Amino acid sequence: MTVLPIIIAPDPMLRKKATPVRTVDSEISQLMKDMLETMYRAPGIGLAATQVGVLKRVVVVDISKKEQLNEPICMANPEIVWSSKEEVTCEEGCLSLPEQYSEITRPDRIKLRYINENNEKVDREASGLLATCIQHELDHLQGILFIDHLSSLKRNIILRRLKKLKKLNAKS
Ligand code: K1U
Ligand code: ZN
Repeated sequence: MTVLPIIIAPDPMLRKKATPVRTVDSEISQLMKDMLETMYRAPGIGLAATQVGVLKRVVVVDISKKEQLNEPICMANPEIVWSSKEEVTCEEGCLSLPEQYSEITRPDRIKLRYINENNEKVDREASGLLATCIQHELDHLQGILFIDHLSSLKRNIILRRLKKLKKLNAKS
């Protein structure tokens, strides 16, 4: 398995829309494995293919806390088919916006449909942090970042902080 480089904002790649995969073949299943490796190494609890420069509708998520008990979810062509009216506010981070966090409000529960790593159709429900993380990752596939859910004032503060961070990292 390969750890892939993660694209950092502001990069135009993060604003592009991903296209559906035709089938989960060996190439897509290898991409899922590499994305999981990349996500665990970061570390993070989710990753969209867009973040590693692949414009395909592929997402991996694992919100389990214990290292030895991983519960990875690999999704191709994920779709949210139902969202609850009740919302939840969670602090979100993003591997493409390092060290930036904000509270974002989203539907608390979702029903989703996707193709798993074995090319099987799956219907499942998610709530709480898992639902938040999946919605965050599905946004990435549309070129949307969590900062797009904030006011332009808050968004610009984060973007300015990121620029400073990039400059500092380039110097050291
Ligand atoms: O999409 C991404 O960039 C991954 C992102 C997912 C996410 C986190 C929180 C709320 C919504 C979506 C991350 O994983 S950021 C890092 C993070 O949350 C984390 C890192 C180490 C341990 C636990 C969490
Ligand atoms: Zn993200």
